[in-house]
Amino acid sequence: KVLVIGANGQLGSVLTKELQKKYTIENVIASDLRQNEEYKGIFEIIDATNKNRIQEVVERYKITQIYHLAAILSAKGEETPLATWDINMKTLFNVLEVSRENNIDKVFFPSSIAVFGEGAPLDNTPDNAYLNPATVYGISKAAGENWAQYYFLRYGLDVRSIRYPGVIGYQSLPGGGTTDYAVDIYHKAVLEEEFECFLKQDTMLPMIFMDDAIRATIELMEAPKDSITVRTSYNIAGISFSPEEVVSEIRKLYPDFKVNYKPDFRQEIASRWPKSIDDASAKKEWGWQPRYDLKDITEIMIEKLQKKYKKGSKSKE
Ligand code: VAH
Repeated sequence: KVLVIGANGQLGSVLTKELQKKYTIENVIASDLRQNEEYKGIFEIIDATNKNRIQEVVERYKITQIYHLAAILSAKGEETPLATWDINMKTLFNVLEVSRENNIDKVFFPSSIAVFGEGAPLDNTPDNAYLNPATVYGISKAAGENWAQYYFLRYGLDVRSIRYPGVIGYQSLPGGGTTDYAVDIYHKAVLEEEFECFLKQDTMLPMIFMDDAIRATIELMEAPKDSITVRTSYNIAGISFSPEEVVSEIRKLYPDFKVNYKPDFRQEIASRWPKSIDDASAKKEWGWQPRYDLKDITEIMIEKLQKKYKKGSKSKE
């Protein structure tokens, strides 16, 4: 039985559906701070800062795997640094401790390219680059990676982790991330509204299509235990692009798409992140291979969002 913590989030909501397909509906327990009315399946309210609540659900459903997808993201996290640290670390400690105490088979901990900063190569950043995170979110993810490795080395807990690039999907909205522009831009294009970009047009960032990110997660979790040598976190790469590159891709379908660039504090954050990622270890050790490039992503995002808005009759997201 699989428990997803943060199942209402940008990644959690899509991952939960994939896990239901894989393990059937009755073997997946979705959870988040608030009930999700549209959710079809077993749902429990869990505030992951409350360890006893996680314990209760683990016992009740005899959980064997936990995916911990709850965290405050990079941009949002800068508003209340100490609260972000508390939430991101307390929830992780609770998941690690409950998993250790209940002999959970496998735990997934999402990390991020946000762990990199000054001092790491900006191009083809390797797994073992010097981590120098500049956001509280990044600091909490770098610390989280080390705690994940500690629980593996000290207690043998099988914790696995991926450093996600910016994730782009049509199925859910991101919340509080620095890469969120890359999702919002497609919504604005399809709604034929002007897009205001909070990053400079040439800001190159590593991104990944949601379907690739979710498949990578499940492939890592299904890899044979002894093929995993990285117990902090694996880099994975999808495709790197800048705002101007995605704009020109969109204009192939929406020639009049209007954009104005208004960089804000998120430009600071993005300028310290890698432009591209070296994911050789993930490719070698568990067969990672991205399938979607910017052209594919743009075609799919626009096709899916056109359907969504036609059906929702222009209901604003
Ligand atoms: C964020 N989408 O922007 C997340 C992610 C690589 C970026 O960690 O905070």
